[in-house]
Amino acid sequence: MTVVATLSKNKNLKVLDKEQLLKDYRLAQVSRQASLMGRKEVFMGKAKFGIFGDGKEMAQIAMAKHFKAGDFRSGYYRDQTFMLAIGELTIEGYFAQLYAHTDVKAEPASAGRLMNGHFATRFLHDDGTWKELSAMKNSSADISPTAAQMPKLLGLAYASKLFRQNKEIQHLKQFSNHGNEVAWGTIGNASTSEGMFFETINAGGVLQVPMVVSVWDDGYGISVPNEYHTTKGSISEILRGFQRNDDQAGYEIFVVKGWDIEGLDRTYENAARIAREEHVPVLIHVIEMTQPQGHSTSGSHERYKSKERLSWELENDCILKFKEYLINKEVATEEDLDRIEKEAKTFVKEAKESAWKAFAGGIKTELEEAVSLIKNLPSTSTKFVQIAEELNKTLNPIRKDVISTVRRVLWMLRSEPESIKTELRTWYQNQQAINEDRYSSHLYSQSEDRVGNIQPIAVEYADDASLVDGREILQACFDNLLATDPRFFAFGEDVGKIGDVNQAFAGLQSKFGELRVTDTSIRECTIIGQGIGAALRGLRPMAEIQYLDYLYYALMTLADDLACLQYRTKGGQKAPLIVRTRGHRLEGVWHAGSPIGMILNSLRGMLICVPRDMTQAAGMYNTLIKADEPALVIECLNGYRLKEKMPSNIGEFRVPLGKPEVLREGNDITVVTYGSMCRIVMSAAEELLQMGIDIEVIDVQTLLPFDTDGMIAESLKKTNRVLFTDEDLPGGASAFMMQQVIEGQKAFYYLDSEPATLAGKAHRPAYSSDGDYFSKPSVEDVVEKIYEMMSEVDPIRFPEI
Ligand SMILES: Cc1ncc(C[n+]2csc(CCOP(=O)(O)OP(=O)(O)O)c2C)c(N)n1
Ligand SMILES: [Mg+2]
Repeated sequence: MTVVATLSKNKNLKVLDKEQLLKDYRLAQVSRQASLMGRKEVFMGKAKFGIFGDGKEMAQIAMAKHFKAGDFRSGYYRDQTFMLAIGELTIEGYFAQLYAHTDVKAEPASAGRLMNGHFATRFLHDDGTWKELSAMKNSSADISPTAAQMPKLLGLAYASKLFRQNKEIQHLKQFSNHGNEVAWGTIGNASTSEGMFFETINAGGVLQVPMVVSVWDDGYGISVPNEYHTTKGSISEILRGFQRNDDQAGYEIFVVKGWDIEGLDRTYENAARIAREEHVPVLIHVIEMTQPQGHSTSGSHERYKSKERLSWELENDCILKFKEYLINKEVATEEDLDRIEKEAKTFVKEAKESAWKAFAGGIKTELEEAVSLIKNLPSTSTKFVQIAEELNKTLNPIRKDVISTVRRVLWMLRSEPESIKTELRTWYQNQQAINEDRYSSHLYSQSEDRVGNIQPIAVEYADDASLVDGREILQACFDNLLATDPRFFAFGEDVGKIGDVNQAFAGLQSKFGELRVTDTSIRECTIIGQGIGAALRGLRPMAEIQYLDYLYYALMTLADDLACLQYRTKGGQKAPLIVRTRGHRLEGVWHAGSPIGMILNSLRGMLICVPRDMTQAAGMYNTLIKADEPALVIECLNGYRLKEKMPSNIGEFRVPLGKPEVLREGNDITVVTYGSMCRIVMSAAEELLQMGIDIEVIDVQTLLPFDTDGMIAESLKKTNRVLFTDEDLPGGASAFMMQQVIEGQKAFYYLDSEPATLAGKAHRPAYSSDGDYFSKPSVEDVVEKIYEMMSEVDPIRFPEI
């Protein structure tokens, strides 16, 4: 082996393999050429947008050397060199993503759903079951919001801690080898200003998890220089207080230059060892990086960088510095390296052309089929030939060009006899089915373990079933989950020692240990990230958000990362996290929220469960633990001390999701509701009966999925009238339910009265019981609303109150 001698930090002589150095140079050049050509593809109109990893190559090559099978990455759009280096990205795949190739084999990260530079490996087989993650190099699926990759990084690292310390899960070899895996994070310098970054860094230090966070510092965030982003202009400088010392745990912090080949090698070697062996988090601030082509294809950096800065970037380009290094160390001559560069150029060009051919070829076939069908329409009109020829001439056609033309031709054929259009229409319908799979599949799990496949089991009671507080039902349920599923663990603010603020986990930490029932700090966003990361690694976390109102802190992570995970990877990844929270009736501007519309609008892709009591909640948890989908369960805040009968099969019974329950049968009007409002509506029903009005009350139980069998419409066939009521704002979840039933279930045709909603006031509820009474629907409000509807129908029988 030919070697280059260098001095390592600990003064031992370290050798760098010459062959390896040349391979690294080739890889750096390949990645750089991909960036340069990628930008051109966008400017030629072959791709819509491009963002590239040029200027960050050498640090990523150093990082990749220490990334082992079983490790995980959570990073951002600059990491192409790293992905190439670990062998989880090909140049064809890189260009396939740039073009938005919808074939998962060509573009395994997202099947064309994610912008270029958004990396992911496939954790799942095509049937949605887990692969052998401990034998693979894994990248969680990137997301665009800066720093939003951080919360989940914490969870990916936290799982290693659990796998190392919790003996009961060490048999899960598919997911971990005794917790020896490191989670590697990357983030841009400007993005470290985000709250998510600081929250994650703090939590990682508290938890002492094996994560290595690299900050790629190129001095800018788009056009804005570091002095606007970071106090003292340096993230490592201001994080100094996190540095561990002999007495206190913390971080190991390194600073290294993005072009310093030996420095990078040493730093990543040390970082990997510290994180992997000691389970100590590490921060690497990689300074003096560059952006040879500026931020993205959206503009030129000459607009905001000075001439001096631009020439500094040219001189300090990490690949140029690497070249100089190799020449100085006599690893290669300039000619050798120029030849490698040339070869890299040819290699990338060929791969790019092959990716384009594969991408454009598929569309071309579709275009040709459409052109032929339109041209040969058995119509006397010549305009179709013309339209077909126009379509055929499209430069760099996309699918939209083809489908839009076909649809318009079908419009034109509307009055023609059926025989003329059948073939074209059939072709169009087949294409739309294929396009449905290409662009709209996998919002929810499509595996055997999807929630709709979980067999329900009815709740059972002994004759002498005891009446207990609602919280005790949950406690018995959680006790069973902890005892029967070692993958299950629960964590959140006050969940551990006191067993949550309402004591559903009371006593369970002392029974099952701190790793299973765990207290966390007040950090909703990273509580969710901790759960996502652990769920991505095959565990079954239950993350608790103490009160529903505080979900706002975690909303972005839930919406941008968790809810769209299956969708954005086209079924390549899943994180079946159960998020538990409590909401509805209490008093106060920040303790009474029921912002369900906000949740429904943000969290498509998750299951949204709104149980009316703790028995239903327990039955939902029992269902969810069997399924492989992420869910939010909102328990009723005022229900923990209400009495419920203890089921005899508390560990077994399963409430089906998407199946409403008729709580009371009646003939005059159907009232559709959920959560704490069920009790209010049931009380109103008693009052209304005194007035001669007999209402049917339906608890939807889950808002996503919503009444999958159309049961509510069946009720409307009988009553012909409907009221949707909840505690959300007007036009919130009540409007959602109305749309689902009136439009979705076509219930409009069964109505004899206007469909109505009754929601809370538009403002937040004022404090105290009176604040609640005047802000949210009360028994009196429900009675009067329904009475008014009946009075309109029969004013003689129901005179105005
Ligand atoms: C939350 C959020 N805000 C704004 C943006 C738009 N944006 C994309 S990249 C970027 C700059 C990021 O700079 P930095 O973190 O230094 O990474 P770099 O691109 O320089 O590698 C901005 C503002 C975004 N994607 N997400
Ligand atoms: Mg930057």
